[in-house]
Amino acid sequence: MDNATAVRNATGSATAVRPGEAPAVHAAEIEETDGFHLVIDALKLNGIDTIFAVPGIPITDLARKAQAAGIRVISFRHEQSAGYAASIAGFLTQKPGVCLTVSAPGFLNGLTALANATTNCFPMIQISGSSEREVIDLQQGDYEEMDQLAIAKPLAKAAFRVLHAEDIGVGIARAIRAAVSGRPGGVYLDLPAKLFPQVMDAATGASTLIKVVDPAPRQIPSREAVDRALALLKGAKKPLIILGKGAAYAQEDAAIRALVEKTGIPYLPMSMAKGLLPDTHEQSAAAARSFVLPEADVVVLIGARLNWLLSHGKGKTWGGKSPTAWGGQRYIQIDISPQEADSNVRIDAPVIGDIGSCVSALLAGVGASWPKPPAEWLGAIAERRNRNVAKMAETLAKNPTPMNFHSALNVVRDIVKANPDAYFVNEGANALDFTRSIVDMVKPRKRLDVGTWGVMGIGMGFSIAAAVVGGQQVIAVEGDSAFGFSGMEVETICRYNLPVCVVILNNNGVYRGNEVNPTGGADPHPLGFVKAASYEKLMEAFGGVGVRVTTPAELRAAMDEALRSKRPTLVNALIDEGAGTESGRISNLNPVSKKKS
Ligand code: OXT
Ligand code: ADP
Ligand code: MG
Repeated sequence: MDNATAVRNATGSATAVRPGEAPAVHAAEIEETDGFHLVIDALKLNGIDTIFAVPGIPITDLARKAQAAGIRVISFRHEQSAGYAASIAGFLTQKPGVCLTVSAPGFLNGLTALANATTNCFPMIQISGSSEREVIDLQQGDYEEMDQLAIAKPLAKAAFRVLHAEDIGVGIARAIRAAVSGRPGGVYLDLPAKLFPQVMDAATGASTLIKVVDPAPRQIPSREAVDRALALLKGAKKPLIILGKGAAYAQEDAAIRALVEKTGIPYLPMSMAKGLLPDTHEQSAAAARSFVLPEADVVVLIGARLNWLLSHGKGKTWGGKSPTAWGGQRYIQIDISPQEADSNVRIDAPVIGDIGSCVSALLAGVGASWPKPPAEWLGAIAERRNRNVAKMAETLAKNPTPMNFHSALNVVRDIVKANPDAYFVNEGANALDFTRSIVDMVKPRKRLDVGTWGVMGIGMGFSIAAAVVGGQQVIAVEGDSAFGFSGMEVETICRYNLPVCVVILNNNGVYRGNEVNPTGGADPHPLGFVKAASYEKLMEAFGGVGVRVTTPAELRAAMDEALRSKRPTLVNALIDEGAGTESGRISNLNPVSKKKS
């Protein structure tokens, strides 16, 4: 439209205006915007290009218009999966992953994922439509009535509500900052139905939007903290570095690797930090875990909390004389949260700041003359590691009938090794724990799993997000129970034609499938499922490829083909139903009654 400006009226039709010519202004022809468009514009302005959603009242049109405006809207079958997808997208990209839910039940379905994001320090924003404030507050029984803000607050890092269209820019800016600054977490943003159709003139609306500057500011550690840590580390005889998923999140891979290699200190990756340095690295102590933890004298925690996954720094795992006794280790803890130090045991040298700044500051103090750890310490670890690796190799070489976790995972291990760029999603109990130690990761942020809560149900949401934001093949190794929590999302995988290969290690139940109802009654045992269930047909139902396998050779052929074709594939690997143990490797956390029946 030459020399002319389009003026959009409230119905969306445009009329041409010549320069110097005043438009015939009817009220209806002033360029207008509304709550829907302001939300979308605010997200786009801040680089949010994907939304994970389940549409419905009152956010149906928001999803529709977001897609029309060029945002990728991935529409799920259940909000929990959409939420998990958003949270892991946040972990992978350092941008808050956005999950869009409807009021009350949809909001609650998504809330588990929001709480999980907060617990795991993943940046995420759950945007939920909600019902009329006035009706909710008087408890008059509105459609899907619920005081969502109050319910979300204790489970989120922050929670906000926007009532007026002119506050949308601020609301989204606050949500973004809260999600990614400091320790990342889940943020709830409540948008009542009445907000969306609120109209204001477009120029004023645009002026209310905020492009967030420096959303996750660097936090530089103090000189004293760095010197204190270096002094402690220098005196160590048996130093150990533990890398957690905070280290993976930070995307400071080169600096972390340089610190590990320049100091020569052995390191232990927590589950989602596997691959930060390749698992095959000679300084990896992963295969000597139960040896290094109690033996180490100075432990450097980088983006890892001393929570249950590290036995709270106490007890037998750490060489403590009783289950609650401290093992005597001294700790350096690098973390962005100043409150993390001393949460379980004394931290002698907290280094508070972002991992990039902290690791770089330590590196600057590690000169060429830095003493390598004593040879006896490195030798003892190598010996233990080699012994465990050899034992594992022996087990993996076996080919029992029926196939078991090890013979199946031996195949997965080879395929992951040959496809290092593939994302690797993993959940279950035995299906998780065996996989973690058998399948090596060689690249950072590729292994995505149940995290801090050990939560089942992340599988398909994580897979979808990894394929969407990572643009790579995904392999998901799932326990049959774990898969059931989000299995319907295979339709989503097929609908978006994502390169996801789901492998179910199917042992007919939770932990194993061979327990029977002790009463002899008709009801099945609470841990057992339908025997040899045909999960592959679920994928076939939506146009994907389903394969049922009973041998490692068949599993290999099916996975090879899945990765070659990049088609959505579900491989139902039937394994020995008696192979699993109670709760996998965490049986110690499972109280068991001593009383007979
Ligand atoms: O040093 P040692 O000798 O000890 O050996 C260690 C390493 O040195 C060695 N290793 C190696 N050896 C050789 N080579 C290599 N490369 C190597 N690497 C390591 O191996 C061992 C083990 O090493 P690891 O793993 O590092 O060490 P360890 O001691 O295991 O570490 C401790 C932990 C705590 C860090 C680790 O165990 C861990 O990360 N655990 C996470 C456990 C977890 O989160 N589990 C999930 C929850 S279980 C339960 O809650 C389940 N539920 C309930 C439920 C849940 N969770 N959620 C919801 C929403 N509802 C309900 C349910 C329903 S699981 C579950 C379903 C289960 O059934 P499925 O069918 O899905 O699964 P199956 O069990 O397969 O049937
Ligand atoms: P893991 O389960 O792998 O041990 P956790 O989730 O327990 O890891 O710990 C992650 C830690 O990393 C949290 O304490 C969090 O505050 C911290 N963290 C996250 N991002 C950063 C960052 N950019 N810089 C410093 N610390 C971070
Ligand atoms: Mg199982």
